[in-house]
Amino acid sequence: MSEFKRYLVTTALPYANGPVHIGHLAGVYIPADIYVRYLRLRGRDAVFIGGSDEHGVPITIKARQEGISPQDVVDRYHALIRDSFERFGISFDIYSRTTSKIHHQTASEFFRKLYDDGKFVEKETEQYYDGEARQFLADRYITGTCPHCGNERAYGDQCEQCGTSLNATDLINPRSALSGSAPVMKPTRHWYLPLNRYEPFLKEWILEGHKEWKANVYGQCKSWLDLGLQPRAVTRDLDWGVPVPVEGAGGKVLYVWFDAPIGYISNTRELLPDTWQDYWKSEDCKMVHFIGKDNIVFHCIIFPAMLRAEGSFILPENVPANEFLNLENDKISTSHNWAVWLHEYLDDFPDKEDVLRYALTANAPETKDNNFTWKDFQDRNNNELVAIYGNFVNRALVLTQKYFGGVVPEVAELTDYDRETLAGIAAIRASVESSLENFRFREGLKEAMTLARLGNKYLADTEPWKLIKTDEARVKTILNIALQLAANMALLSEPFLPFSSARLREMLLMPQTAWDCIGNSDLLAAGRQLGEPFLLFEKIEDKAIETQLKRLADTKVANEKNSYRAAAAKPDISYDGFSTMDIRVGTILEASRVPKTDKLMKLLVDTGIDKRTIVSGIAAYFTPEELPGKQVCVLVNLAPRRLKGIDSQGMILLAEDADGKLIFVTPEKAVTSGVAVR
Ligand code: B3M
Ligand code: ZN
Repeated sequence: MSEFKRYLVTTALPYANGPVHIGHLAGVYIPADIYVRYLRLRGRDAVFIGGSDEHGVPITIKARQEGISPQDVVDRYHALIRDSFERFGISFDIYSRTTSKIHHQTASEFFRKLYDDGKFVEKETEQYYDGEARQFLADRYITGTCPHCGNERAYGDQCEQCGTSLNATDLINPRSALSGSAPVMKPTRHWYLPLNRYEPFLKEWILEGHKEWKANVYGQCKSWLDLGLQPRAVTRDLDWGVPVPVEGAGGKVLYVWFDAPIGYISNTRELLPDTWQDYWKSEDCKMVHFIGKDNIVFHCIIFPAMLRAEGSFILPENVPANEFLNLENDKISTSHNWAVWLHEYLDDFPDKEDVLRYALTANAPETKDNNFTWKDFQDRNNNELVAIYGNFVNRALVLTQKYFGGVVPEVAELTDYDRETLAGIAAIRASVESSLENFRFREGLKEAMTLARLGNKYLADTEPWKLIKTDEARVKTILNIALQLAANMALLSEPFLPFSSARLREMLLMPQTAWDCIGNSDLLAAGRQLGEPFLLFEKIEDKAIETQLKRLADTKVANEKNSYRAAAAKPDISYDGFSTMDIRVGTILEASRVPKTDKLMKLLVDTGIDKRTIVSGIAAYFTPEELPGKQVCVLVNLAPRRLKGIDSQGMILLAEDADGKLIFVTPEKAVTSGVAVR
């Protein structure tokens, strides 16, 4: 029996700057909902917390793009996200938001306590400043090339491609997301959480105390801790967020990743004003954070360090983060509209919430990135939900309707096979419980489906439709058992497929029943009237899938056009501004891949001035063998940078073709190395 009296289950707070998509569902919200539904069915005290993350730079960027206020942006998307979760059956106890008053109060109090307890380090540092927009740039306002994997669209705080947490100064060729110009460094004061002081504690708590965490989570934490932790700024020069509650800190707000996890606390306070501390401050409460892999460092390292520093809160017992879901073999991208949006799915596939829950659970990226295809979605529905689960239930109910007027028949006598079949239910339940207690939801769903397979096999083996002419008593027993299997399936499937579970109970005229009754062979008493049978699942026709694939194809074409369309022209510069750049034609002499990165290439380039090493994010597009001899344009007076331990002196100029492939900018004919480009 668990030593925990209650459960606190949180889910990553989605940024309220766009709708939720299938990647969010598969990564975070469906597994969390399965887990909480299961806990509730077992009679455990579980609180399920959700909400929108409404601060942070992506929201202010979206507001700028649309010429509206950040509040307008979050009001729109908070409502859309909240409503689509509700329609999809994500059964939060509360879905709140971080612009709420109680959140601002909670986050301010939390910061202030650490400040008063001297837990922060105050530092003046140089920060990127956009001279044109006349404001300091938060990390998310700075984009550039990730020094670890060469991702050209990395942000100043994190590279979403390889998950590495970054400082803006790590970025190659940083640009301001506000004006597109190259930012300059200016002094500013901020408060830092000295994560390094919590390193011994975190090493003990995670590496010794939580060896049971999923390998992908434990591994990322270990590599973080092995690398050593640095102090991390918890405030920003921004006007959108929770104001820093310190005299003289005007114009500064809490860093979004400081305030957002505190949103779990404030949303719980909002839900349970009098008893929220029975969860957040009681050791007999099991806290589980459901997140995607790009949030592991914030939920396993930074937020626990914050909670430890504050001193009165519990820490998460588990953080079963999932990996990423791709769509038709491409990375899901909000900005490129490459996604299946939840609200659009619900409009396009009415009453098919469980089909998507099923497909996304069966294919969940639990241990590695996985891929969603509309073909697989159709196959899962037609070949599994319709052909196995739906078919079994339909036969049991229709045959009972046909032979016995829809009344649960009496059991005459049980054969060994009958007993063996009924005994199989308890074994399946035990296996599903073990999977769900250990956050293996794919496995749990597969196990639950074996009950429907068992039912199908039982009917195929006993063939009541043949016996009805000769042995009615036997047919009554067979259909009674088939109906008990169906009733057990309604309960066992509820965490995964709540909508069809409710519909099946409706057909069986069966009330909500405790999980612990699963395995009973008398869930439906003989003589009980059943409801009218109807199809639990319908076939999905090719036409519906073709419509979705056409929509994605149109998106791809639109993206190609967009990538062709010149990016918005940057503000004018003077000739003098241009002439400060020294661009030469260079010749690549040698090329080799940078170890442990999949995008970086180390080049030896003859610039006509000298022969120098330059690191370039082109390894995904060229092989080392094909590069020597190529003539390229080189910005030779770019300040040197150290990338993955290599001093890179200069930058190779590159362009992106319609497929997003990087290509060189080269002279139309061979010239001597060192020829100036002007
Ligand atoms: N708002 C969403 C993300 O990184 C981020 C999660 C916050 S959870 C406290 O996908
Ligand atoms: Zn990266």
